[in-house]
Amino acid sequence: MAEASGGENTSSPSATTSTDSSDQAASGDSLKEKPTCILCLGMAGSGKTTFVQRLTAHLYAKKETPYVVNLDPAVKEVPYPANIDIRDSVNYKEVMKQYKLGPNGGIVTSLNLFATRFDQVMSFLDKKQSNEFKFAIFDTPGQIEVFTWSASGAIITEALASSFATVVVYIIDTARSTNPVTFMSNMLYACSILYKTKLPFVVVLNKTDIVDHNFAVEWMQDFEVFEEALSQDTTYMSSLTRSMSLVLDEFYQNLRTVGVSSMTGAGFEEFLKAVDNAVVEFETQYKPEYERLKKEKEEKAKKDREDQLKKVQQDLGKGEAVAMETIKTGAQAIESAHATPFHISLGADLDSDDDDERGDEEEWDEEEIKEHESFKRFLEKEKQKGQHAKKEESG
Ligand SMILES: Nc1nc2c(ncn2[C@@H]2O[C@H](COP(=O)(O)OP(=O)(O)O)[C@@H](O)[C@H]2O)c(=O)[nH]1
Ligand SMILES: [Mg+2]
Repeated sequence: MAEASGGENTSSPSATTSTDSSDQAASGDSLKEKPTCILCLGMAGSGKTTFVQRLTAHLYAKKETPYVVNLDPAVKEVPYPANIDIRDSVNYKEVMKQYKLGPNGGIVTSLNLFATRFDQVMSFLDKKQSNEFKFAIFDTPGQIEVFTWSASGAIITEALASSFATVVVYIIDTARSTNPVTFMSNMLYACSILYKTKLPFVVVLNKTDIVDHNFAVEWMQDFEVFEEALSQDTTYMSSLTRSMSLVLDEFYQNLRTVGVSSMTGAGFEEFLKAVDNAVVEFETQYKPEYERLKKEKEEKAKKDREDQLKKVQQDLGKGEAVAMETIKTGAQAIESAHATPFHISLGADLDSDDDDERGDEEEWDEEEIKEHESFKRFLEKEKQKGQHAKKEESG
């Protein structure tokens, strides 16, 4: 994986860090010296790539050169100067051929392959100072689910948030959200991403050059206005939407929304202000929580390691038991490698990499642990079945 040279010889802007009082509210001072990561998500065609292009141009004009990363393996042309381009590392067409996949599978697998090497991107970013690059901008694949509902998307997001102030930007095609039901679906998706990533969020209502975004802001602020817009629609879908929008009320309360046009560049200063606010939120709310969870997981991992070590030592005491351990069945071999369903479905090649990377600090979230537990139980059952069959054979 290589960095484009473009980013290296750019002039560093003089003063980029804002000095308002909100800065003092930030807890982690170390974060201040690192770039802020802006993760651009949104439905296909919402304008992510165009948005990244405009934002990059806007920042260049302000002499705040951003660090730009393209994570879309299938894009034909990248209309901005990318410091890191996934296409330089993974050939999506070749992945399709080699793994015998269609376009969607090809994109997902390419991103998975790239995620196994994401530590290199992290090390490039780690070397950057915020006076050199205040922002690192990430463009994501066209189809949103490739990133939001894949293991690699989660790995990339968590890796970034563990070292940098990270803000999720959810881009909406305002022109195509004038239908209340469509708007609602889009907001539900945004809501699901917010709760999944738990990161500070900015909703960007894009394409304001086509339709003014105020209708959407009004819908979020005033339920009655939204209800009135819905009243024209009497289908089952609309009654579902009505109840859903009541649920979303709380989500709207704390939402930062900005109207922009990636075509004309309108609204981008406002957007940057929203990002500054989101960074304060990251440092005061998310960072301490992340740190707490990280510590908890580290302690648990340490305890697990100690338990395992004890177990191994006990096994060592019983000579015969050790001999049996060496003849592992396939299932046991997988179990001992701490496999998750994710590892298995990716095949042997990726397994080895992932094990290396996870290595000592196994940062599993609760869901993964639960999955792992039930998978272990499954393996245990299989093992018993096997033993049972063997006994019957010999007996
Ligand atoms: N009028 C208008 N069109 C836009 C705007 N942003 C993006 N587009 C268009 O929307 C289409 C999809 O944009 P693209 O950036 O490729 O979307 P992506 O799939 O989310 O990356 C393209 O034809 C863009 O020219 C905007 O602010 N205004
Ligand atoms: Mg795109």
